[in-house]
Amino acid sequence: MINRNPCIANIKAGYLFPEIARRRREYAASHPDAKIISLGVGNTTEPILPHIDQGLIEGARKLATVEGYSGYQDEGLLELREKISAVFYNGKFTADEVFISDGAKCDIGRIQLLFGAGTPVAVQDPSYPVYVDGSVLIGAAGGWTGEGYSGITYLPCTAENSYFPDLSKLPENCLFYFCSPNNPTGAVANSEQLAALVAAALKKGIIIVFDAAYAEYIRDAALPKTIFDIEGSRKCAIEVNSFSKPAGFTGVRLGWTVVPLELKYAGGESVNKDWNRITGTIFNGASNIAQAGGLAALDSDGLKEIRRLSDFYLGNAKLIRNALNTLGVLCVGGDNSPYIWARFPGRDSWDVFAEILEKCQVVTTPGSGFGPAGNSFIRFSAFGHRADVEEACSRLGRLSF
Ligand code: PL4
Repeated sequence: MINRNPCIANIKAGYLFPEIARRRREYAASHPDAKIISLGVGNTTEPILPHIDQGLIEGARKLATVEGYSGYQDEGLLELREKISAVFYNGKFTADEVFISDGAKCDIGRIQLLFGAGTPVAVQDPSYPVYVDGSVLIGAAGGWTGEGYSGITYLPCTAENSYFPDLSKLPENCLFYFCSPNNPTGAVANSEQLAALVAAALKKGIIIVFDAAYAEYIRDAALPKTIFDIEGSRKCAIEVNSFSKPAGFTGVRLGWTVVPLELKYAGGESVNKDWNRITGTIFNGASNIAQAGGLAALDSDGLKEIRRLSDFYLGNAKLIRNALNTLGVLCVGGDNSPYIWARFPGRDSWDVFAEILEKCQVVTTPGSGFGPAGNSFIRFSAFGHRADVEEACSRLGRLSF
């Protein structure tokens, strides 16, 4: 018999979202009449809008014709890579710098193959769990200490620092995962903050993995949607992004990663060239049907649908935020992001999660699942049908804090 990968042994049992699903199932089993509403996992609920759907249909139909058939498209359709550069980056990247993926999470999981186990990792605390779990799996972080993983630098993002980390605490030569609009806090970094981040990265030899999965939820025109709006970022940042939340592609699976040609390792080698090699080796490209849908999403009708869909979820976010405010619960987010981050001082997140489930039959996400600084917080997701969100908001009135 061969030994188990010790990195797997290091990982904490139970990934956050399946653990929430387990607790929901357990509650449902003991309360068979309960109509449970989920404001937990950030999973889209609304149908794909007609123009984008038509793109998917046509993509599938083309595959049934001799002229339209296509097979492997390893780095992604050239037309889609060019379109992504044009729509999101004012055309400042060549197609060679844009890699089509089967979703942001999948590339986040693969990205550390570039750097290996020896590269220290820093994260915003709280943050999307895949950043730390992926680091543990590659061996860049050690075991669970009860507070977090050893070897990871957690930079608290709290009300005290307006949910933006103290950059002076960033270790030299590390990989830093940064998410804006942030999951779970909903905070969006402004241009000055991102300029400070890029300056710190350039000074300390850091590579930023910028997760912009929720960029299309930004409504404040002054807030940057991409790290590449910031001068100098091409030398220190990789950006991952996704069609999941703007276009409802959580089940379709399509995303992209931008790796600028200027990005270099300490030895001067090209990160872009290595990413091309890695994706060419362990990834065979996103579905051609999904990419046809992605192209439709980025033409003028598709962009209008993206706006309509994200407006809808932002409408849900407003309802949730208002309901919490009425209860006197302090919360942030929900204005430029689909997440509301609510504070329950002195309480354990999982206890609040259980109380909301018990009294309101509403599933949420406990803040501690996103990192030590998330304890005493609950994340409410705005992804839901309107009637369910309204019902959940009315049930929240059963709580008293
Ligand atoms: C549950 C900051 C959700 N099973 O769909 P993708 O792979 O293009 O994007 C995933 C993703 C990437 N980056 C950020 C995200 O928040 C997400 C999705 N996060 C959530 O509730 O936090 C879905 C989580 C899913 C998962 O584990 O990703």
